[in-house]
Amino acid sequence: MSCLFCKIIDGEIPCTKVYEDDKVLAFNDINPIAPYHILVIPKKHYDSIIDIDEKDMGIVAHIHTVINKISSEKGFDKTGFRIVNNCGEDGGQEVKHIHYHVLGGKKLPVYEN
Ligand code: DGP
Repeated sequence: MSCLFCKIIDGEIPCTKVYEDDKVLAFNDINPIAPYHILVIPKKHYDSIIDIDEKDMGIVAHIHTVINKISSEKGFDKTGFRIVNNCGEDGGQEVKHIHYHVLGGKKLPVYEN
């Protein structure tokens, strides 16, 4: 198994866990770009959102429920936050295991074209 995030799920590579249940793991990003920079991933491997069938899309709802939970535990539900899912090469996805970046704790720059 060569997937980096599958190795983190299996405990082969350490991480700082923020949340875990039977379907999802959340942990601190190794290169944070905000005071809170948390990655939320499904334990089942999918390369990206493109690989999730409609019948399996419930995992995405679950991930968003977990993000809500984390945001209120950390307190940035009040100030706001950003969820980013990079998909594929043009989207800037480096790790090919779907993940949601959760960025909070500061006012984030607005995207420019
Ligand atoms: P992306 O560009 O969307 O594929 O983002 C991948 C993110 O994964 C990037 O922000 C850095 C993070 N990352 C890469 N390797 C590791 C690691 O070994 N541990 C942790 N905690 N994060 C990692």
